[in-house]
Amino acid sequence: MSERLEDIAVAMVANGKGILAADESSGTIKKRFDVIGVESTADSRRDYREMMFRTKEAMTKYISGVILYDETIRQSAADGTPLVDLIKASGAIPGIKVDAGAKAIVNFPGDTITEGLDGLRERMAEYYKLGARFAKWRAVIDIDTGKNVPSAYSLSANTQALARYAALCQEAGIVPIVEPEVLMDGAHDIDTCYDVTKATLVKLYDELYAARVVLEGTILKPNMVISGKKAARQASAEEIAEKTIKLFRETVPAAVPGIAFLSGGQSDEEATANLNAINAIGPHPWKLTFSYGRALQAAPQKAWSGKAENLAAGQAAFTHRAHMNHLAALGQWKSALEKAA
Ligand code: 5MM
Repeated sequence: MSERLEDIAVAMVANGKGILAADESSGTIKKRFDVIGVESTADSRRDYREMMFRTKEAMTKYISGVILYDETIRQSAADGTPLVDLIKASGAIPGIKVDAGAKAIVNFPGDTITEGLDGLRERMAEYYKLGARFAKWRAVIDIDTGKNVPSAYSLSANTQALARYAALCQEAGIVPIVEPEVLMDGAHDIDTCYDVTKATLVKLYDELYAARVVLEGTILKPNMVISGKKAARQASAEEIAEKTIKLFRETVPAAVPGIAFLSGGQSDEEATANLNAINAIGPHPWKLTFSYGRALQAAPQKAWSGKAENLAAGQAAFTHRAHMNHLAALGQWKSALEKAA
């Protein structure tokens, strides 16, 4: 495979393929395992991820890349094969989460800043040797309009960190996924999400230009423009699609090869239906696909539930969700396919 940043980025958003976000840090994967009653140990985390990476149909036909956590990129399957090699053997690209998480910003209650820039140049070089060809950094932007959250200071600090991270990635021959996640946790309406996401993306591309990041060698991982989870009125898939595309046309340069959405707490089917609606109103200047964590993994996690005898059920559930999102990335998904399955 070509090692050019531009070619890697294009491969990450290849037609009908998307990214599996399997980069839960130890704390997050423990929370997910608690729900299915599985103890989180290095071996159980390995077994679970190995199950997904060995799912042939999903990995070869629908998944372009996998975002790994530091522990996982160093782990081997039960038979000793490095997990990175399993991913590569399926034709997918290994990636790595390099941020160190979001921490409270002093003097700005409710705002967070994502940390992890210290020593990043050296860590990038190591991750490259371990096989990573793309990376991910997530900034977390909450909305609480009554409390002036997010502040302009938070947007500025977070987007500058994303740009510094992106430049370091490219120096190391690694494609940066830039992920500014505007959370959907509040009671805000879809237009507030639009405004906050717009302010975030305008600032983000300012900073990426200022840092001389080559946009052709980047992927954007944003939230959709969507109603807050607790909002009284929940926008339809068509409204989400229309407002998301309007916003991206205003803010995301056409030089960016692809946009791979996070699911952010949407249900599996909502995340698929909304991606499908977005692709149904094309053509668009960029590929629009998925980089889902929860919306790809909730079903396989439940089906597997930590039992070796459920391996095939877990893989079937993963294949189904990956297939549905593959169709959505092409604008060809129909809800009847969910029911049929
Ligand atoms: C897989 O979850 C990632 C976050 O893990 P930590 O919070 O433990 O660091 C997360 O960054 C994920 O890649 C994206 O938010 C997309 O995941 P969702 O579940 O929103 O699709």
